[in-house]
Amino acid sequence: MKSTTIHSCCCVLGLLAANFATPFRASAADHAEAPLVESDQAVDIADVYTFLDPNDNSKVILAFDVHAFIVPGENSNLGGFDKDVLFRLNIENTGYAKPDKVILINFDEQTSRSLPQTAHITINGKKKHETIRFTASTTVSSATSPTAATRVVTTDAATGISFFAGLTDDPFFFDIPAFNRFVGSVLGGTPDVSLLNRGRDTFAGYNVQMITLSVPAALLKGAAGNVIGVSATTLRGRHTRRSDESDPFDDDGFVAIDRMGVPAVNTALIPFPRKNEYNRATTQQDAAGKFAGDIVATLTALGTDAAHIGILASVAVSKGDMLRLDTAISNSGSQGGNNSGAGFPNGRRPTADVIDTLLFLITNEGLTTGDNVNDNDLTFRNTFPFFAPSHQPRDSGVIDDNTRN
Ligand SMILES: [Ca+2]
Ligand SMILES: [Ca+2]
Ligand SMILES: [Ca+2]
Repeated sequence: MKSTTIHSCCCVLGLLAANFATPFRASAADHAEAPLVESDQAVDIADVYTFLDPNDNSKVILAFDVHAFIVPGENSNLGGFDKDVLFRLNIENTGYAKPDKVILINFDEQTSRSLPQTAHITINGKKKHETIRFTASTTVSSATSPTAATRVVTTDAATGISFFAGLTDDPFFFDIPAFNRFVGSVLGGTPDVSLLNRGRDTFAGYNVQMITLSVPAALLKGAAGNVIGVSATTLRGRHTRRSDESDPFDDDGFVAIDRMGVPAVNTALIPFPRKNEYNRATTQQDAAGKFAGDIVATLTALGTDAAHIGILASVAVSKGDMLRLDTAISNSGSQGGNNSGAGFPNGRRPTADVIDTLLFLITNEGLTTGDNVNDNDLTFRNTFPFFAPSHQPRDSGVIDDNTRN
């Protein structure tokens, strides 16, 4: 997606000065983007990924993570999944915004810091007989070992679906302070693109709670053929009861707290007063235009032209805020795949520099250098679950420059 065209510095600054005439502050992909999730990290979705397994293109990797910024010294205390949260992947396969299948995941209560939790995975299709159920164990992380725990992957023999849940390195990479300092310089009338030269990854050195599945594409595809849409939602009981005497899930239903499809939509494009509302809305409401006016207004204020608003709207509005993956486009290479023409916004692979791509589009292809953070701080795995092992406490004498604030 990124152009290699080199614009003169003067031209870039002029364009950016126009683009950032109103405040625009990026905070992350979806980390802590709204009031209701910033203090409820167990449900705060940070990122969503969808890509073909580069080792077997008949499998789709579905991944999302919550609870960002876990420091290695708290891997044990902060590594457990909240038993009161319902985690959901929404799959669309008919070409419309409405999900056609959901993958539900919930976890039994943690009984020991050193024992795994049991995850319950349920895949609901439109017909009851299509329901798939299996259980799996989480990967337990250590807050003392210098070596990350061996990943625990469970494969359901009946369907070939594999599951992983546990701490990994946070796969998102972006220099938040540099970007916001740069925006501040633009707003102050003295644009200074050199502020983006810092190149420090705000997410480096931190772990996140990751849930990853490998699912045969045939189980996900529908009337839309090879293209599927994917987003994630976290839900809590509408009225959670904390008594040991009852099941907090028993009778109250669930309400969505966070959701995410395309990175940075709520973070960057939805006005602050509507961010909670956005998280609780459906992809059908996206497609019906519930937030289209807000998104167009934000982009227009940023100086994005009609053509590029159209490109961005086609990704996040027209058929709802979902990643869309064409399973007929082959994916190959290391770290979850890196062949050209197969990545974001066709799904999203771990190595995708999505902030640079979005900045490129928002600035009408003017900002070609992005934030100068071009890679994750750790190398991604070449096999499932692809995300890098958790960061661990350093041994004595190791200089730690990973937490790069
Ligand atoms: Ca979030
Ligand atoms: Ca990272
Ligand atoms: Ca970047």
